[in-house]
Amino acid sequence: MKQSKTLIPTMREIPSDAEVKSHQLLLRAGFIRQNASGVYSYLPLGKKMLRAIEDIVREEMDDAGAVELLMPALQQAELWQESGRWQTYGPELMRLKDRHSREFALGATHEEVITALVRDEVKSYKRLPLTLYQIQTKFRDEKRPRFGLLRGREFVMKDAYSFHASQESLDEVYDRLFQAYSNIFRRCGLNFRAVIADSGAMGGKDTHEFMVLSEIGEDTIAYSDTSTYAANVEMAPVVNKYDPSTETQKELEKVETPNAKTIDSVAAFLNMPAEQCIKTLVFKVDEEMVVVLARGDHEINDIKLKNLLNAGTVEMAEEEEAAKLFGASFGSLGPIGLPADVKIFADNAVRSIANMVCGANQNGWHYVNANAGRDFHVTEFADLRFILEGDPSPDGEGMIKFAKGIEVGHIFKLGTRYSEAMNAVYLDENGRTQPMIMGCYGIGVSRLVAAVAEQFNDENGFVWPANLTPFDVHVIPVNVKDEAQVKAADTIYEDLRQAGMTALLDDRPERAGVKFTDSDLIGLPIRVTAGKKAAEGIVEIKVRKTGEVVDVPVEDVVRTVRSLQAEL
Ligand code: 9G3
Repeated sequence: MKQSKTLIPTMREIPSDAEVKSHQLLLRAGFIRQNASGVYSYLPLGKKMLRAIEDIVREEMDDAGAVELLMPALQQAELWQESGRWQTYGPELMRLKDRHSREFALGATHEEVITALVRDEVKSYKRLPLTLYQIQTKFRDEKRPRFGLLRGREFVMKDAYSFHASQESLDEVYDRLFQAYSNIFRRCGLNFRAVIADSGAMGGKDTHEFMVLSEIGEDTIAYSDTSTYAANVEMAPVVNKYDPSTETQKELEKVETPNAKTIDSVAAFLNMPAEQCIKTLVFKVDEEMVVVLARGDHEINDIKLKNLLNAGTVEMAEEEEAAKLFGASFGSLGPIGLPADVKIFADNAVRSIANMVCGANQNGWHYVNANAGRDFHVTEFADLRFILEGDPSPDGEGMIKFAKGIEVGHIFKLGTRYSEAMNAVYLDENGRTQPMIMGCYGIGVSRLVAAVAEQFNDENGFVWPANLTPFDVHVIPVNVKDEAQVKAADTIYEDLRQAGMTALLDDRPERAGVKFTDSDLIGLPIRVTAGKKAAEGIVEIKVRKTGEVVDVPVEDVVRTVRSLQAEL
């Protein structure tokens, strides 16, 4: 491609509203331009990156036995009414009416569409398993689009759906796609972890998120410092291994604690460690008020509480609601003397605390020497707290550390959540009607462009890896008025094309400084410069990543580029 004939509008200044490096560089190097908040155009270089990533995804999905199709972005409301999701999704699901006032959703995901398609076309167990995928634009009206392509309102996703006659068959395809995902992210050169993730609102048990480690990631991963264990911090179980207290139980005593409302102020006032004070929290679990106890230095994980109680909704109670139950405000609440019908759950850590400090349900008063069982009843002890750095890894190997991550993939075992709701059934080998068992598997393709951009750059711009770049080589005649330089560049451009490589030719009538600054910004892995020595048939080859420079005769360029690529 000749730069005088394409569109690569580079910028010198850093756009003020771009907060992260990848977003700044994708704008400055002319890869993308914003149309509206969270809505982007992919300019020629951006489109080439998108296609390069799609090609990797397609190759691995096809190798894993998935078959590509393409579904519509316009989805009839009736399908979402069948699955019950028309009502459950709010403003994030973009909706519109057609000219006949029929309602549609702009596709945020395609469980409904694919289930309806397979329901109508597949009837026998002989046709299963079937794994279908697409690479297609999705629409989600995010409240806060940010970081450029990392969180957009219109984005490119690869979404796959698998249909099975047995759990074993689903497990097999899930594991094969798990491997395909690992191949994809490794080929993108990304430092990623497959983390155990909470299945959230999606049905099914098993689910894994694929996280690229990055300090700008929005998710927190809890991972072991010596094994491959990694989990979403909301999901990571905490090993129930606490040293029981050796203290003998002392006499319960009520003490005045004026103005001490937080764990730290109560602990300081009573000269007790925070680990010996307990927090008494009140949650509304499906409208029922429930008390949850945690050790002073721990935080209750509401997702674990929700899963333990198999609840629909779990939220912190308001202070005045709690006051009605306790007769005191937050900071003075405790488990002693509550009505017998109030359920009291406690995190496992609480079980091994003797003579603990807790609120006395009287403003400005606390109890010391409180002991579970003697002074108050615990309905159930469970793993209810967030895991912390330093906790033992749940797989028994090593210690937990935290890292921020960018979610680039998410795979789910859905079970029959959609096939039952939409009557996607098949006849099994005994002629009985059964609901299909499903899995679904997503990759954020446009998000991957940003994740790769985030990983491969330096102070001068992008530094694309050899296997993931808009073009293999940047060919630059320094002075387009110099016949020898132009001739050398054109010859090299053609030689590279003949050799099956892609090249970007900077044939613009710009000063050398502008050309080299733009070339560093665009970040192609190898640059061939035809400068003063072109008159002697010599050009300079430079490796973007290392800065390594070598002068070679024009006829040696293709061979030299190949050997340099092999080292990248
Ligand atoms: C919606 C909107 C946003 C959504 C969804 C639906 C996330 C929704 C979860 C999934 C699950 C998998 C197939 C590919 C892999 C992920 N955000 N999810 O269902 F209507 Cl507005 O998308 N779907």
